[in-house]
Amino acid sequence: MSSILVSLDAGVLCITLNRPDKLNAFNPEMHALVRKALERALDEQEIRAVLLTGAGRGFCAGQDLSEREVKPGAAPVDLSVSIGSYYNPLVRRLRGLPKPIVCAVNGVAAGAGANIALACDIVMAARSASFVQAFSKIGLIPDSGGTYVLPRLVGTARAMGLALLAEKLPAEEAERWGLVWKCVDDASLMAEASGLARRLAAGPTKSYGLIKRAIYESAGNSLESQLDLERDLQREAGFSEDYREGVSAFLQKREPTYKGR
Ligand code: LHQ
Repeated sequence: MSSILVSLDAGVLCITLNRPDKLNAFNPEMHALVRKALERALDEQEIRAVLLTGAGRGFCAGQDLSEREVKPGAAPVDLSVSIGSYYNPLVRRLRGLPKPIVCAVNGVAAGAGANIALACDIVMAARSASFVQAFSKIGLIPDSGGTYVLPRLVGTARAMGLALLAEKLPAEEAERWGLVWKCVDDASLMAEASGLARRLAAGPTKSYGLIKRAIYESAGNSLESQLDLERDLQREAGFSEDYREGVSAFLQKREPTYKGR
């Protein structure tokens, strides 16, 4: 059984984490396959949005801990190697992909699994799903961008509580806190998330990619540099075919047909 499932439909590349008996915890094979799928999403023009979800009752339980036991007397493992080789490149790929990524959090998202979900552009969660910064329970710190996105999304007080206490945050509360875009009934999660991904796949892809850059880069920018960035990115957007189509469609009072360029 492959540790991920990949399918392409209506411009949406759907990636399903597929180790359900381990709540889709990451091992090196899963990292390699997700990397390959995201490279494909980058390279193929036909792919205009990505949908990430998990098989079974969990979304992703982070690192597969059965590979991480340090036996008594054994030398300590340098975890920076795993972070540097697998988790950081994954978060960079998700954030850097110039196409929108919808994450359908179908169940518990724990440890790096929670922060990989939060690295996606639009996060939809099933009502029964939850988010847990499980790291401190095993003596670690949040990684995969957790210490960056959490305070920015929910403020320092809540970020600190989530990281120190490692309690499950139910999806409805995650929505109220502004951690995720939307919480929906379990039965409608996949229909709603894939509907959203399809809608994005039919949109002006170039502008979506530039929007991602502008929003994500804003976190480290002053207003001055953000205004300059907006000017430069708008210049690029204004050169796109989809911009021409968008304005023509508006003036002709019809729906635009975007090609993603
Ligand atoms: C698992 C896991 C798992 C293996 C559930 N591994 N089997 C980066 C770089 C380098 C090193 C370290 O880490 C990192 C980043 C990280 O992600 S660190 C954080 C790693 N993740 C965790 O600490 C979460 C561990 N899991 C849990 O706390 C619970 O399983 C959660 C809260 C996710 C779900 O709880 P339950 O719904 O009660 O399910 P369960 O605990 O019964 O799990 C179901 C099965 O999945 C079970 O196997 P079994 O054979 O007993 O049915 C678990 O052992 C397995 N599983 N997470 N990370």
